Amino acid sequence: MPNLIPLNYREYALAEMQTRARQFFDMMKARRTIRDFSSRPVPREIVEHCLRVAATAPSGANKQPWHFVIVSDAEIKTQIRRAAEEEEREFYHGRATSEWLDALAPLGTDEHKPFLEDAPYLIAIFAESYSVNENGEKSKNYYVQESVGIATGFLIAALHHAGLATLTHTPSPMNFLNSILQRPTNERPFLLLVVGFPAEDARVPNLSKKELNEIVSWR
Ligand code: IYR
Repeated sequence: MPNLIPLNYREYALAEMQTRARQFFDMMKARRTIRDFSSRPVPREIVEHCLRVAATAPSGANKQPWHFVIVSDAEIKTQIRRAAEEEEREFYHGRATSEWLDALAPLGTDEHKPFLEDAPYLIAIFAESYSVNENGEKSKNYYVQESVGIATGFLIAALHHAGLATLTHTPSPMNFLNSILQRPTNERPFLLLVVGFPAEDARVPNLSKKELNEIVSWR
């Protein structure tokens, strides 16, 4: 039997809804992915609150199939940078198709990833393909990619809202994260979120987002 409790819903006046919707857009549209990070420290409590936001995300059957490893240890960051750069070297000088490299050209990315050591936090996000309880019994999770993607989106929005910058980094393949961070085999690395303040001289590519009429149809 489901245990149903009253919804704690707060309704706003329509005018206030308009304002809130616009203000949230104004806040979110200022977010940029950056690749030049300052090494300036970030208080742990700020990141913790943002992780609490991620943990509120909806998930398939409320299984919450995610695990976040917050890396601030310099030695571990160095190991991650070494392993990531090794994969990226192979990607940029072999694995990537020329179509893919052309698509990346406007971003100016290459195999060098100094931000993996510069930034105060690397958040390695793992997706639990299935769960394992204390007795070693396995159970299924549902819509794992969707669930972890939503939680990651919440986390990126929360970090931006708090005044921090992020980079969604996906070295591919990134199985090395399991060994370096000692995560079990039911957890798959989903992405590596680089978190911190932008460097003083941080620059970003001149990109634009699609207009609403390009991405939305009303029926
Ligand atoms: N993982 C590589 C390549 C890369 C791929 C995509 I798709 C991007 O949007 C950006 C980079 C790297 O991090 O450089």
